[in-house]
Amino acid sequence: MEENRIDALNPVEESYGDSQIQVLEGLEAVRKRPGMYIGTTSVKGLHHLISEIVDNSIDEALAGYCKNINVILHTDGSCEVTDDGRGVPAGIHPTVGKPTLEVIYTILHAGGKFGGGGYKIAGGLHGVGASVVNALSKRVEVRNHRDGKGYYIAFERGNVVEPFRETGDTDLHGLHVRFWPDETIFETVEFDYETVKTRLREQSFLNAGVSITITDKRTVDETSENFCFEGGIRSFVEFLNQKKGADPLHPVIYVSGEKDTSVAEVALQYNETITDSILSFANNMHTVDGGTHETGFKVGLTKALNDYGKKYNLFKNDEKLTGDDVREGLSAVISVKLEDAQFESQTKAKLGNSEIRTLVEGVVNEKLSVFFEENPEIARTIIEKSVLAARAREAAKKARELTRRKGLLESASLPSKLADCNERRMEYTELYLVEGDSAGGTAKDCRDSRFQAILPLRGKILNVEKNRIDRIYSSVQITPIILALGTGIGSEFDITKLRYGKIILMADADVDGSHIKTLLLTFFFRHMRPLIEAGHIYSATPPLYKVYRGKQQRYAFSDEERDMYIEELGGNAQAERYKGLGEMDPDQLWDTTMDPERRILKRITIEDALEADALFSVLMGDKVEPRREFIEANAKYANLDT
Ligand code: 28F
Repeated sequence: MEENRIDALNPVEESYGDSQIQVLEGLEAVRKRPGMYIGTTSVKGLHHLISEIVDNSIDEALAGYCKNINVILHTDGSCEVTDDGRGVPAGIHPTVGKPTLEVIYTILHAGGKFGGGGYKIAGGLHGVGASVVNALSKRVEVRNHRDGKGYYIAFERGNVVEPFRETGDTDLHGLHVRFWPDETIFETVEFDYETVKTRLREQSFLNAGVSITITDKRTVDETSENFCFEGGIRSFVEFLNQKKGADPLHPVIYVSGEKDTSVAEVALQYNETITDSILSFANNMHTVDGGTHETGFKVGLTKALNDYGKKYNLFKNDEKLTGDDVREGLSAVISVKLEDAQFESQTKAKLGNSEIRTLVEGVVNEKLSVFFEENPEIARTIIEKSVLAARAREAAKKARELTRRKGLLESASLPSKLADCNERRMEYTELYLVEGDSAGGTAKDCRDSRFQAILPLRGKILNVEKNRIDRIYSSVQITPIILALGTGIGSEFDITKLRYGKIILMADADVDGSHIKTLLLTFFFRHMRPLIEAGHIYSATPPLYKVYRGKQQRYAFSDEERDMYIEELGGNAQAERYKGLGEMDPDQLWDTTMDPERRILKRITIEDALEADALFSVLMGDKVEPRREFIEANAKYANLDT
């Protein structure tokens, strides 16, 4: 067994034994071109070192001998990994003539992660990657416990500095490695706890039953977390849905199968949302760009659902589910293990083995079909959801065609509720989007119709994040806005057709008002982002109070201002709170909020579009309460409440 494994060492072995030079040349090559072996010397490459070592423990776990893996991040910058496997055979390696442990840490192994494949189902290919870590570390200490005895060896930048020796009797078993990454190699040598933790949690999901503990000794309270999931990738899928805060529609479904030396497993669970989270792995490596296993999964799933729906007459007419339809609200993990994994793409994160597509597609299609026959309720739930998605897609398509044909979203026709202005030159014009018909009426009465246009919006506009595109196109609140602006939306957006220089959101100075502004901003952000970027979107600032005494009156925009005016007017000055824009008469609205000479306008900017995107997602997520809390807590962003 041992001999067989060592045969997998790289060609260096042929000439090895002649001299130590070969070894050093091997590791020197790694130090010269680290990118070839770990992809990059950025912080990502640094974390790769931990993965290389932990992978060896995982291999020992896959062989059935290791149950616990411990990872410690030390204050001196080192990382310590311990497993409770069998430990490395202690003898002298037969062909190399050196201790096996030294061989593992100094000779580059063939079939490494970037050499392509080399995975053995039963037992793994031990020690791959250890020499790379050694080459890129300024120091490595290895403690080996096997058959009641302890052993020790230490290296510096790949060279043995404390030769292999026995350290006495022990009850322990397993391998123990501590390494100090070389700061002359890496851009940074500071491990990030969250990165390490995420990767280790992922590994414990992918290897059911293996217990992995991570401890950060660099923090005062010594953060420590343990991950162990008996459910494996089933638990992974549950975790994905929990993390999303999305209620699952059924228990996790799990299917697996193998062919020749390859195995495939898939776990999936639909949730109430319409977004998908599909993660795929090949030999425990995250294939960010997917590949044949992911394609096989998608095709197999779509086929199984279409066949079932057809068989039980769940479709109308000649309805057919597309891959997109069946992925709405789907969380899934696909994990394949194979020999000779071939990776495509720049990042080597896309699996290319074509036989894997056939395997996964077959397993998913066949086993899912059996599962659906045995669990018709779940099958129906999933099909109903997919059918909804299909119909929404169809409706969206029709709505788009319709509106395009009628020229509805172009400036040809203007919305009936729009009170337009006389001025045509965009630079001089303003469009007020006003919450509510009554405030809209007041605004129409007091505006300067030469350059100010008013569009009243009835009630709350659609929450665009939660609604499908078809509802947006046909929404009675949104279409008038699109028509009034004249630009079209999404891929048809054309800023040169913009009809107003300033688009001013005017809503009550309360929570509902800020909610409406947020919804409008979401819409602009998602579908007319250039308008925000070019600084066309503004927020009006209505006053909170009228303070008056006799004929004298002041408008206060904050509590402090109110108190200031009460003092200024003196005596029995009164303060009256405006509950809404509708409470103001036209003169008041003009004086306080719409007169360009006196009003306060706040320009909505997007400093960092990505950050804003994330913010909108939280605001518009599925849960109402956190959204409301968030709006109230962050009202200052984009001046929602001011
Ligand atoms: C902290 C990192 O690297 N654990 C390892 C083993 C176990 C065996 C092994 C490793 C033998 C012939 C190379 C034991 N008994 N943790 C680790 N645990 N390597 S590395 O064998 C190495 C091979 O070629 C092991 C029987 N077979 C294998």
